[in-house]
Amino acid sequence: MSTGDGVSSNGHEPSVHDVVVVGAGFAGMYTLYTLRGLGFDAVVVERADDVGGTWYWNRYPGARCDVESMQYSYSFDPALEQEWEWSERYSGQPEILRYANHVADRYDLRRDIHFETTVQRVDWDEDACRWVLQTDRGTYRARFVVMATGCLSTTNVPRFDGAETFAGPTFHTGNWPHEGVDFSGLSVGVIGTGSSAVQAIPVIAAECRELTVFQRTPNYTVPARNQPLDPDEQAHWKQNYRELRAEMFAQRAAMVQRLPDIEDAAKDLGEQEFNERMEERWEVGGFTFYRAFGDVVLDAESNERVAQFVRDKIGEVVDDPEMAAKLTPHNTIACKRPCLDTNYYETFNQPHVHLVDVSATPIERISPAGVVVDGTEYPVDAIVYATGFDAMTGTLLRMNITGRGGVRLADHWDAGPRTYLGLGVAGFPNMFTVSGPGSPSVLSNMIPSIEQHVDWIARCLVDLRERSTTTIEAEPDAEAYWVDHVNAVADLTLYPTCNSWYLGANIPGKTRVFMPLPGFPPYVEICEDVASDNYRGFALA
Ligand code: NA7
Repeated sequence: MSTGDGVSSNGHEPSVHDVVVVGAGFAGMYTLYTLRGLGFDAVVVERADDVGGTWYWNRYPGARCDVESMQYSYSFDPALEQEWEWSERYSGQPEILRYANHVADRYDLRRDIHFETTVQRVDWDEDACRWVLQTDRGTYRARFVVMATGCLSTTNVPRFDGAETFAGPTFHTGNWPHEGVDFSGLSVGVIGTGSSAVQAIPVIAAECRELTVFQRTPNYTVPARNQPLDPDEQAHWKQNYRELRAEMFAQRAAMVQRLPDIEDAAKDLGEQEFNERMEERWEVGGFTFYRAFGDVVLDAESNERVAQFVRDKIGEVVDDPEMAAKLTPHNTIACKRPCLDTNYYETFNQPHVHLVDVSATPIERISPAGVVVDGTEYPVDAIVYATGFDAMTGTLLRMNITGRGGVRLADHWDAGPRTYLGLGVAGFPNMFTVSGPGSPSVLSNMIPSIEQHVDWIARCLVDLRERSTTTIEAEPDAEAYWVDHVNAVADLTLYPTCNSWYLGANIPGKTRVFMPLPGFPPYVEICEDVASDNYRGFALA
């Protein structure tokens, strides 16, 4: 494939390629590996100084994947599958980062990754039919861009009055110091009780002198039951990886559970049968708990029954009834990202762990000595912001992308993200998003979802090359149809009933639109069908 031309506006020679990939997490690495293998000149730009994406940044205490290790891994190379040894049922962040580094070394990826390079602008050059990426390290031009920028890669730090006056150190879980943090002897404040906090709180509590958790919305969490990975189980997966991968890809979240998914309705079961099924899954741990019935996120009555089971568990686990009441959620279960934990509720039985409910009276301000709520100052030596991310769109919008006719992506997405298949955007030719809004992404096991997207993009680029086609662009009608489709599917579920980051509801001012698409297998089928039908819904020129 021919490469580009031209000189950047600052007079320096631009770096010219077939494809520029933004991000060197699991998506960017696999994109580079695949496109390189197909003979494309691809480079990756990455703002960090090494690979790993999410697992590079999220180094907070207790950071761990909620998808089981044997399934949270690449499937593209059987030799890689066989040689890598996982040590726990769910891998911790350091182990996943080691895996990412192993992949980078094994396939010699780093030679085409430009680290510590932050994209500042991305403009479509209409005359040259190329993208121009301005970075803090110079200009890149490429026929195609692949946005492998992750779904949870722009941190959300709420603006609290006085935050800058705080005398001690502050940390965000998604931007944790590489050298680690020693909390021993300190009084620590944690703001937030989402997945990150649920993992971090028990570990920080074990280290610090006092822990005060500021909770806006109590969260449901189910025991993960992490443990060393049974060598026989690992061997079983390795011997049967092809069949087991196929089984994973046939599941709606692209992962198989320890117990079979059961599709009946929670509300229809007798008391004893319901409790036995729930108890078994509570003991087994993990997301299998939510797959005990087919309608947990579909039917309000069934959902309430499952939610009440967890509420009762909180009451059993937490000694102090007042504390238990504060920790008990009353919203729909699993409509926010479900959490898995190791001793989360138990942690609140420890005398040095305190919980401040900030639902009715929000955090008023941060003082030099602590966090002020309703006129009371809670003294802390360090603050951990476990306050989440500007999910799915935050990173894309911060890159200042302009498409055809100088239209800004921010304007095109003013009323929420608009994509076709979560892969392309009308008016933004030759730009692909990996696990973008409108695809299963965060509702699925991310690595299979990433592989499926990258494989689709690679096939597309090969097809375009063979046909000497210069541009591919989502048609506005197809995009509009897809946005409606995603909304219609989401509206069949209970997902839109909570203030979740799936909806953008965690970011003040962000348009409330359900961003991911539930259901991996039907989605994959649609993508295949579109590609086979001459990229139906895309204009090829
Ligand atoms: P989440 O799930 O977005 O959780 C953020 C938490 O921070 C959540 O409890 C929020 O409460 C809380 N929060 C946010 N802003 C505030 C303010 N202003 N005051 C008090 N509390 C606040 O992010 P995580 O990092 O835990 O998880 C993100 C994903 O990372 C996770 O799903 C995994 O895939 C990995 P709220 O519930 O909005 O009331």
